[in-house]
Amino acid sequence: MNNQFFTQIETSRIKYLSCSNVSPSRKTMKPKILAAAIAIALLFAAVPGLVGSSEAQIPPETWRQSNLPLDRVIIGYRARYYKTNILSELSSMPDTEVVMEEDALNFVVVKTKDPQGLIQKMKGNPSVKYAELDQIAYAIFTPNDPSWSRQWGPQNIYAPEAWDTQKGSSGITIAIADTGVDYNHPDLRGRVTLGYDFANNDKDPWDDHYHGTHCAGIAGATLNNNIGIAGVAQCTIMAVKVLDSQGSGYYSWVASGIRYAADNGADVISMSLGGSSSSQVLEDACDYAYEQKNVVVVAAAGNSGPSDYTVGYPAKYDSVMAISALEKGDTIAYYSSRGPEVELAAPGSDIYSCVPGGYRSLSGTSMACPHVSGVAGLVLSQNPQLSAYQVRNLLQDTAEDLGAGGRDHLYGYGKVDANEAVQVA
Ligand SMILES: [Ca+2]
Ligand SMILES: [Ca+2]
Ligand SMILES: [Ca+2]
Ligand SMILES: [Ca+2]
Repeated sequence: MNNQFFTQIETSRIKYLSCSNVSPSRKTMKPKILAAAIAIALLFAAVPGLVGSSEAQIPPETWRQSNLPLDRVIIGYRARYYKTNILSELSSMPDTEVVMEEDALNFVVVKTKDPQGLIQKMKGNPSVKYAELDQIAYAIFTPNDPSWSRQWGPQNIYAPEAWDTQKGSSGITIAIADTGVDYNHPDLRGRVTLGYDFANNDKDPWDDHYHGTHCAGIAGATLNNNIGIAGVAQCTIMAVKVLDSQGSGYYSWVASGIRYAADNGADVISMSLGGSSSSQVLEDACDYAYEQKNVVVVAAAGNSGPSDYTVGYPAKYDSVMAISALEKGDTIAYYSSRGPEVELAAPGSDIYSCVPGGYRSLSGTSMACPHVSGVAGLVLSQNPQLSAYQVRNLLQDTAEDLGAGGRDHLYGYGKVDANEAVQVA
């Protein structure tokens, strides 16, 4: 099963699927290498030994799929003042259409028949801070055996002990930036505040996939309601849809989702998604949330293990906590990305959580990420005065060291410890 991402190669049409149907799909799947774009993707699992370095490599099979065409360019301008100049220059160009304007982060998104040509043209404009291809981010998880299994994540990170002190406050908001949330799920109903759907540009962030609902359940499914599972924190969940029904989305959607969450009261942003290439717009959005809006930003490290130096974006940015995935027994999951940027580890394999219409088990760093987001929510519920920077340091300081002594590339500072973190908060 699985592959990883990372490369300097654009794989578009990559298909995304569950382990259960990997074999048949493999035979028919042909990776398509598109022109000069940049890295992308990630998601599911990894073929052991697949990647030798962070250098561009083409996975033998790629099966992340997106229907999104790579026909959009993000143009960032240096200050609000320059936007008019940019728009007027664009209006004189044939075959270009402005499809999105993000004033808070100073960028516009332009649909064009010639993305590389437009990028080159705009880079010569002194008002332009950056011009880049609007890349695709993917949900990072591996659907696994559909048989139901027991939850082990909350127990493993000492959440039940933490709950004696703090179960989570509805005054603290954890934004799930993902495929949306099934806010009518019996284990989430009444706990979800509706954000926005950047994939469809509407106000209803309904989950037309299932990945986002799974992540929301891990962080915040209702405790003690006699149904389903127990989420880590009884905080408010904000549903922000930045990935489409296939589990993929443009970087511009992710960036706007981060900005939206930060501007609308999120205390924590949980991103179980990523891509293989860096992006100015994504980094700007994460920095905005963490540095300017005091939001704890947490992201899946990526499923590009077991090779080292495989942490993806946005996890790799300084403003974002990169989370690796554990198997039962606290060993690193083989698919989990590794590297110096890994900050904390949390349960990721065989995680049982909500999906629209029920529950199922999934695996991935996607599942590890919302465990940490939930613990951040518990810490802030216990002490709302803490800054995002303080929460981050507290989670690092209270983590349970695993593997090699001290911070390491597999577990970061160690396994997140909900009880210790709440006690210290
Ligand atoms: Ca919608
Ligand atoms: Ca429940
Ligand atoms: Ca980071
Ligand atoms: Ca260690």
